Amino acid sequence: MIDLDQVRAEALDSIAGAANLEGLEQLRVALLGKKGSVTALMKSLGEMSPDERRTTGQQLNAVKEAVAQALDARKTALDASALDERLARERVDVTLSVRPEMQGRIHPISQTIDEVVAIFGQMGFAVAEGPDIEDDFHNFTALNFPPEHPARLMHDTFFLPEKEDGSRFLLRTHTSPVQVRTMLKQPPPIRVIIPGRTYRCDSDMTHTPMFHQVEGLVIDKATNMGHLKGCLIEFVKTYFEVDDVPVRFRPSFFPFTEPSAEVDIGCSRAGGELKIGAGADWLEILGCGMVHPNVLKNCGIDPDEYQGFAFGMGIERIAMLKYGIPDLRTFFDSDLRWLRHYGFLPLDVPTLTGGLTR
Ligand code: 2NM
Repeated sequence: MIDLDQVRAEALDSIAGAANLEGLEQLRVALLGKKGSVTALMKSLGEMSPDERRTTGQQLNAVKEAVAQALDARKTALDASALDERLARERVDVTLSVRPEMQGRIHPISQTIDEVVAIFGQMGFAVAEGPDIEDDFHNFTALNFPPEHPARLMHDTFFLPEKEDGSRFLLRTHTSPVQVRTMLKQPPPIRVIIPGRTYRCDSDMTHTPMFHQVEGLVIDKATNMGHLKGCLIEFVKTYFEVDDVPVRFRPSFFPFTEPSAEVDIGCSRAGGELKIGAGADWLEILGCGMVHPNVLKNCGIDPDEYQGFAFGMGIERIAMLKYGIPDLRTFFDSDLRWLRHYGFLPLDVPTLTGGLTR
């Protein structure tokens, strides 16, 4: 006759001693599994007399029940301590400074483009992109450049080798061809900005053969010069982070806009240090105008129904002004010391709510 009290006591002891979930599962199989010891005892009931079977059966059921309960309780306890241990192991101290070892830097060109995109994005502009390699139609003809315009000359534009039909692809000299593509592709109203690389045959102290522009385009039924002024003044104030900045619209000429203007902002150069937003001097920062009716027509938009404004600015120029970078050509030297000095941390993402620059 087996001592069931001893069976129960030994089972409960070993369950209480299970150190982890795997050990506990092995115990469960060894006790209650198909070939487990308690299961074997249950099977032995079949060889007993009816009386013996009744009493032993009851006792054995109680043992089985107690073992099952003990297994459950131990599992709950081990689950809880496993969770505690994991929480302790994965603990993050959010008050620590973020990755102080971070080495990479965002180039000032990328950072400035992100800032400009954040500002115009808030005003409801979408970002459009297009190819660096363009054709004569999108880069010049659609934009109302006359056939004899000097910008079309070999001298100013990078042309690719002649094709069979005698025409040549070129490297876009401004991002305006993307405005043309946008107008041809989507019906008004249109509100887009286009940041990107542009190319001109020019290389000296103040010119690099590749540089960056952001251009903008707004087309709607009643878009007017007041909208143009309000939009650009808002941009200038937000970009340079000044509440009040003198802005001057000076008449100018571009083939694709009429009227056209160049925008100057007030600054001071007292003591050799440039300060935006106050002082007696003016600084040119962008060009703009009302889109020429010929351009609208060339792009499939009826100038009697729609009108709009466009603007363009040099990214290097506005980056140099804001961040005090004195030499244009250093942007493209890939000098790591320069990048460590003027570059931005990857987590300094410009947003209007979180701060354009920190
Ligand atoms: C500028 C200045 C003035 C301009 C015009 C257009 C288009 F496609 F709508 F005709 N795109 N960009 C524009 C106008 C660009 O850059 C200094």
